[in-house]
Amino acid sequence: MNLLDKINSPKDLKKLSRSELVILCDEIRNFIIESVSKTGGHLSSNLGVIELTVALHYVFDCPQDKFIWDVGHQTYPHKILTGRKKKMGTLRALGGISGFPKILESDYDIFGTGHSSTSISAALGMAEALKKKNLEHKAIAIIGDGAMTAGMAFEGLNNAGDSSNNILVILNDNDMSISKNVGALNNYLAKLMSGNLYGSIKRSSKAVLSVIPPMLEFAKRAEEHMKGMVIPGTLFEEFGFNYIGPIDGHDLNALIDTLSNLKELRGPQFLHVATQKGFGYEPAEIDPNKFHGVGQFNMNDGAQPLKTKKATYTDVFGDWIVDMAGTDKKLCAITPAMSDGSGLNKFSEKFPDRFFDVGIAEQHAITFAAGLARENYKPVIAIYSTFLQRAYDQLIHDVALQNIPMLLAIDRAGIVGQDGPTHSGSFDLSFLRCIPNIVIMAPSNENECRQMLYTGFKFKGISAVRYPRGSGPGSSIKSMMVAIPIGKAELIRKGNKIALLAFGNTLDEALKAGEKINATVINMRFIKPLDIKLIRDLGSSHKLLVTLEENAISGGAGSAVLEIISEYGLKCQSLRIGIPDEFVEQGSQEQLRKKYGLDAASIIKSIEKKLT
Ligand SMILES: Cc1ncc(C[n+]2csc(CCOP(=O)(O)OP(=O)(O)O)c2C)c(N)n1
Repeated sequence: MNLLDKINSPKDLKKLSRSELVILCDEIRNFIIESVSKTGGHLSSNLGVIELTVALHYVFDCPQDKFIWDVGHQTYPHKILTGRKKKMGTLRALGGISGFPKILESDYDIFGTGHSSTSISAALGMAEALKKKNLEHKAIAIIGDGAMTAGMAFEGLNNAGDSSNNILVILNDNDMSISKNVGALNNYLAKLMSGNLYGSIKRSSKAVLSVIPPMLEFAKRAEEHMKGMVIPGTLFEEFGFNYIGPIDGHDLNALIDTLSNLKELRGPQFLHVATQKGFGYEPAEIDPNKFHGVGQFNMNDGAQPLKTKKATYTDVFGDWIVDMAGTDKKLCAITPAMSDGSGLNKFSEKFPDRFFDVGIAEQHAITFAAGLARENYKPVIAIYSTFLQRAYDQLIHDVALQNIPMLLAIDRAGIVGQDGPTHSGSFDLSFLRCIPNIVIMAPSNENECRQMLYTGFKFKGISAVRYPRGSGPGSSIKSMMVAIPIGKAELIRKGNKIALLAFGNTLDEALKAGEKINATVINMRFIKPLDIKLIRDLGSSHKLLVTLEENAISGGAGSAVLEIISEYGLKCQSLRIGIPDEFVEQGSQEQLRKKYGLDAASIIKSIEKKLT
C-alpha cells in the first residue's frame, strides 16, 4: 500500500514524517497525471502546487483555517488530500466532482471559485469574522500571478493591508497566466525573482529557517529574521503586508518551515512562492499552456488526440479577425488573458501592434476599448460570455451610454460543459438585451458567424456576436463577407400551426423537430433588434410560437418575443425552451442540451405537452 492510499483526510497527512511527505508528493503527482489523462482537466496548474498544498495541510488545520483557492482550477491535490481521491475519476463529469472548489461538495472547500481574483476579498471577510469571534485561525488566499493582475485582487490587498486581520496571502508565482503572464506587475515580480536575489534568498532561507527556534516563544525574533530576508519596501510591504519570499515552491521543507513561522505571526502576511507550472511532468513543463486545460491524453508521452477537422466557432473568429484586420488598419483586438482560448494567437503573431492582452482584467478591457474607439480605432473584444459578466458596468456606463462603437465577440455563450456553473454562458442575452444601443446576434452556423462578425464590425455602433463553445453543424465557410440586414430573421421552413423561433445554434435541432411535426422554422439571427414584423405575422398565422435558446429563459430571447406578443396583443400561445431558473451543472454539452430539452426529440415532447 502506498502512502497516498492511507490519506483520507489532512489528519492522516500530519502523521507522516518529512521524508514521507516528499514521497507523498511524488505519489500525488503520478496519481494526478494518470487521473487527468483519463478525465481531462487543468493539469499544469495542479502539478505546480502539490508541495504547496501538502505543506498547507500539514501546517494548518483546514477547515478551521480557511483555504481560499483563487480560480480554484489548482485544487486537485487539495481534493485528493481531503477525502476525494476515489472520486477523481468522475472529475468534471455529469454528477461527478467539480473541477473547482465547491462548498456543497466538501467542508474543506471553504469558498467556491472559478472566476479569478476573488480570493483575497473572501479571505479578508473570513479573517474579519474570525477576529470578531475571537478565533485565532487564519484565512489564507492562494492566488496565482495571473489572477493577481485583476483589479479585484488589488481592491482586496488595499483593504486587507490596512487592517490588523490574520490574513495570509500566498502568491503562487509561476510567471504564467494561461499563456505567458503580462503587464507591469508581472515585470515587477520578475524583477523580484531575477538575478542572484532569488537564489541567494533560497539558500539563506534554508539556512536561517533551519536554525530558527520553536516559533511560539520566539515569534518576534523570527519575524526579524524573516524581515531580514526581504527586499525593503516591496510593493506588498507598501500595501501594509509583511512580505516573505520568494521561496522555492517545490522545496517542501522550506515551505513547511516558512508556513510554520507564518502561522504564528499576526496581521496581514504575504508569502511569495515561486513554482513551475507543470512541475514534474516533462510534457507539461515544456508546454504548460497546452496542458493548462486538457482533454484526454497519453500519459507516457503527453500526446493529445488530434483535433477533429471541423472548425470550431473560435477558429471561425480567429480566421475572420485576421482577414478583417488585413483590410482595415484600424481594427484592434483585445483579450483579457484569453488569447489562446479566444482564437487570437494567429492575429497576435500577424498584427502584434494591434493586439492587446490586458491581463485578467475584463473591466479594464472594455473601457480600454472605449478609449481606443474614441480615437477612431475599431476595437474587437474577444471575451467569454461568463467573464463578460465582470465588465457589466463598464459596458453600460462607459460604452453603451456614450454609444461608443465596438464589436464584442462573445465566445463560450450558452452551454459550456465540463467546467460547470462558474463558466456557463447562461446569462449574456438577458443582461445584454436590456442595455440600449446594442445590436445582438447569434449565428446558427459557422459561415453565419463569420458574416455576423463582419456585420457587427461594419455596424456604426455597438454590436455583439455570441457563439457557443466547440463546432457547429459544419457549414462551409464563404471567404467573401456580406453584411446581414440588421434585425432581419430568416425563414428556413414553412409549416403550419407551430412556429419554431430558433436563436443561434438551436436552429439545427429546431429544423429536425420542425420536419417531423411540419412546423415553420425561423433562424432568428438577431436578439436585438428583433424582427418584430415577422413575429407579428407568425403570431397571427400560427397557433403556437416556440422559442429556443441556449440562455436563461428568464429575461432571454424568448422573453423578448413574449414582450412583442404582449405588446401587440397577438393571439397565439407561446412556449419558451432554454435554461430554466437554475445554474447549469457540469457535464458534456450533449448531456446538458438533452437535460434542458434542446434536442429535437425533447422539443417535440415539450410541444406535445403544451398542446395537450
Ligand atoms: C475573471 C476571469 N477571467 C479569466 C479567467 C480564465 N482563466 C482561468 S485560469 C487563468 C490563468 C490564471 O493564472 P494564474 O492565476 O497565474 O494561475 P496558474 O494557472 O498560472 O496557476 C485564466 C485567465 C478566469 N478564470 N476568471
